[in-house]
Amino acid sequence: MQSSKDEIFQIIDDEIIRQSEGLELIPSENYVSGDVLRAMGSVLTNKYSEGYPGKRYYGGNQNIDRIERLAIERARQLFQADHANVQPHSGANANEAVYFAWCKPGDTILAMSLPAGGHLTHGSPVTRSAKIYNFIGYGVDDNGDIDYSDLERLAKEHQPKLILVGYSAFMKIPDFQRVREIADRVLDNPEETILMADMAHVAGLIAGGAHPNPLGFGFNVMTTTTHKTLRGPRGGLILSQGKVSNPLHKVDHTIENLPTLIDRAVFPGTQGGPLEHVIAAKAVAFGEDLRPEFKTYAQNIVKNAKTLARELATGGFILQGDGTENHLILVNVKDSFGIDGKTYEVALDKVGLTLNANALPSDKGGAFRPSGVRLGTPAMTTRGLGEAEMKTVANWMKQVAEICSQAHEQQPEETGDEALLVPYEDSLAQIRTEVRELALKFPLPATSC
Ligand code: DSN
Repeated sequence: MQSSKDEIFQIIDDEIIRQSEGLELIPSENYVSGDVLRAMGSVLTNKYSEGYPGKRYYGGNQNIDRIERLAIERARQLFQADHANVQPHSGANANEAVYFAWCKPGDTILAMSLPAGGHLTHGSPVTRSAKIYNFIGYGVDDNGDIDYSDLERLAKEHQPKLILVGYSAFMKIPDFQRVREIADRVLDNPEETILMADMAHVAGLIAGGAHPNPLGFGFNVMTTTTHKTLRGPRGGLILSQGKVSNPLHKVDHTIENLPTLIDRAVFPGTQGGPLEHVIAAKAVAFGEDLRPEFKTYAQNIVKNAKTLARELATGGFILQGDGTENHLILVNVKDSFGIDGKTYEVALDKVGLTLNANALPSDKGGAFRPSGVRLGTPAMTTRGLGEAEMKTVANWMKQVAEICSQAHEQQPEETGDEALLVPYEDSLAQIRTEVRELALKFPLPATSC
């Protein structure tokens, strides 16, 4: 579609080329369908609709109500949840709304610590939530799994109002049943504490039956983003168990009323007008996620991740947790090749392989020069890459790691990533050509609506 000379559209075209000619290894990214793009780029963005279906503060919402009801119904069906709130603008907003729905200022929330693989919104001191609530962090064990004894000890000691299982760099499948049992065993008043799962990374695997659903193990609430493995537009989603009442009426603060407490915490508690064009796109994505082929997609994500992990290990990479049980791989590049994650991320970007540097548990390198990188297979799997291509990707990653390693040896005092790599531009350009050639064989599902 060519309708404007605005420079922005030239930049969008440049981004289409970048995405098409490279391979996306960031585990939290994906490619949406043409239908999802079409819903997002629709006239629904023109409409104000504060409130909920049938209970709006503006007129003219007859079509918006139909859309939001469909989004809610599809989300409930995907996750076997009593209720879905599809309005959160992001995963961070979704998490904050749940805290706000259940906790009072100063209440304790027990969550995985950021260095262990948790998320910023799970209590990092730089966030607003951390200034309101008292976050206590549990860790991971030597095998990269949740340290359940630590979790139990802390839950017993601090009697949190909310226990959160969720992460952004974790490659195991959590034992939800065990967390439920711990809560029932050590909490003095279990009816005052909710169990929350932030499944932003693996929600698509859950929807596709390739990962257990925390709501099936006595968890009260699950948050997620909609743009990662769910393959929808950027946004958030909250699933909850309990009784659904009129969100405009105040209800008692009980676990049974959680769906309504959450509705009220999203609007008017923490957000204003919902983004109905995005909610429509969420509904389209949920419709796609309900199809049988999405199950195959979810299984292929995991299959590809296991293959990629195995090939990387064979190539000399040390993997956190010895591999992966989901879509995500955490590599210790410092101990594997003597390089830092940031230099490696920059070098891989030059060849068209995009991932992110990531701190490892107990990392000495800090957030800006961490010892690891995080990668995953959801986006590559959407484009149709399979196990054969995973081997090729692992091979390129090894070549680039060796280049970085040589660069470090040649210039140990050099700290500028770009400068360090200048002598190796020809070798990197050669790999870039090979990556482009393969990437173009697997086109994006859609580049415009
Ligand atoms: N930024 C997301 C991730 O990459 O994990 C989480 O918010």
